[in-house]
Amino acid sequence: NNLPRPNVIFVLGGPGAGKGTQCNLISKKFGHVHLSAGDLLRKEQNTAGSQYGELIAEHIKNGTIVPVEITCKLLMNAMLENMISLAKMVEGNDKPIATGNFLIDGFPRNQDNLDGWQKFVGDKVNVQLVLVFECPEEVYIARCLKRGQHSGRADDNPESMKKRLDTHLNQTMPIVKYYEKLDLVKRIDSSRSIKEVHEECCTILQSLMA
Ligand code: UP5
Ligand code: MG
Repeated sequence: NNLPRPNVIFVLGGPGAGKGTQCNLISKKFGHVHLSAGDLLRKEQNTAGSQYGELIAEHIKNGTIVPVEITCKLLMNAMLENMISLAKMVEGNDKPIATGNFLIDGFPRNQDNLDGWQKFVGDKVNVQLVLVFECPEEVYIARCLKRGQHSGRADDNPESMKKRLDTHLNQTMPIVKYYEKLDLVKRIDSSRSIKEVHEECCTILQSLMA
């Protein structure tokens, strides 16, 4: 078939870097579909009868990475659902079907994620860019602990925070390096204000879409 492949932008960065915040703003401005791997996992964890609930809860509390079979399936289902609803909008219409632009937030986070993505998705989509939001460690900690006062998230506490930072440094940064070799990475200092970070994102996306 000769339908255009969906475009994917991966969004990475330490815990509390602002991935979700910035993806929401990008999605409002540019129309990308925002899929947060972490949100999809938390939703699955809370789905009655899910066989993965306990496993996911354990990984999230420990800041370790859920096996890629689970995460990739959730991401692929979410992409498919969005593509079906897009296709439905143009049903009975000869116009080419827009297959969509996706922001995938918080994935791939380790080598297992990357290998699984290549195996299950690979060339079916076009990875356009990897946005990486970066802050000093104390900013990550301050933001997550502050959010922890009301978020109810099982991992916004000092103990889990240490583990999330460790995983980010030792497992996710090598993935960033991998994409850097492919010249796909844009690093953004996200310790600035939400607005300043968003403006830099806009400049990057505008030149990508030009
Ligand atoms: N905030 C945001 N931007 C700000 C700014 N510029 N200035 C001041 N404050 C700012 O923001 C975090 C907080 O900071 C908010 O209170 C916000 O208002 C404020 P947010 O936009 O939520 O940042 P984000 O980077 O999305 O932080 P999050 O905590 O979601 O990042 P994590 O990467 O830790 O969490 P995620 O949900 O992606 O993953 C959680 C866990 O799920 C992982 O640790 C892992 O165990 C598991 N997981 C997998 O196993 N596999 C996956 O593929 C994905 C997740
Ligand atoms: Mg998030």
